Amino acid sequence: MARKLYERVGKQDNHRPSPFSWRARYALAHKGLDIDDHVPVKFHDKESIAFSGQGFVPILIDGAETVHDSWAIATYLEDSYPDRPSLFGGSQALAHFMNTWADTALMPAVFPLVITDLHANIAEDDKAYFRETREKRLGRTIESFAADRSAFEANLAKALAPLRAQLDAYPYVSGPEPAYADYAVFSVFQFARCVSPTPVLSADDALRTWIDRISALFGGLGASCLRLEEGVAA
Ligand SMILES: N[C@@H](CCC(=O)N[C@@H](CS)C(=O)NCC(=O)O)C(=O)O
Repeated sequence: MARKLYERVGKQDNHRPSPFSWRARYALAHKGLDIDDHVPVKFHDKESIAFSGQGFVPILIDGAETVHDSWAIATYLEDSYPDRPSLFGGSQALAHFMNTWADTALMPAVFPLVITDLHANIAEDDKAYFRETREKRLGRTIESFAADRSAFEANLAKALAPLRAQLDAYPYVSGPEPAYADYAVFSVFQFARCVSPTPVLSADDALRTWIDRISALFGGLGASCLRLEEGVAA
């Protein structure tokens, strides 16, 4: 049964920084399911994913099934492969909360710190679409939005408090073992390190221990990201 993952592509085809596709990749790896084909999709390329009836990636094709949205992909995999390791460590509802926290609290705190590097490190023919859609959403230019870096760093420090408290109490966000809640949160840090050469966490930040452990799972899946320092940067 062929399994394909349509993913946002960065500056070149093997640069796949999207946090949402990292979630899908980790969910598939957790279930022990291989991906036969990764299909790179640019921001402005809506034609190649029109078959899915919407304009966002990731999209998973699993045999006869087409599923879009990273959370929908996770729940699809959990329901379709119940005999494989559970993605939700006993509570899908709590994993859903963490997924929502990653999207609505963590991502908005990280995004301003990396948006200019993200724009610099997407394909040339994707830049106009990215700038236009993001500036419409932000109500100003990317550069003026991102200008006050120290304010955004202070904001991120505040946003990280619940994650730090959780990892002080447990080895993983999901408790004793890593599961989807970890991947949802990790994906945001992974996105940041895939698009920006400037780290969002200091070198001695305690969160790095957990990030490194998630990165090392599944044969070093996280380390397999083609990062800027490995040759993607302009
Ligand atoms: N809630 C969706 C969000 C997916 C999403 O925002 N995908 C971005 C990938 S970076 C996208 O396709 N953006 C298309 C666009 O900006 O036009 C998920 O979890 O999969």
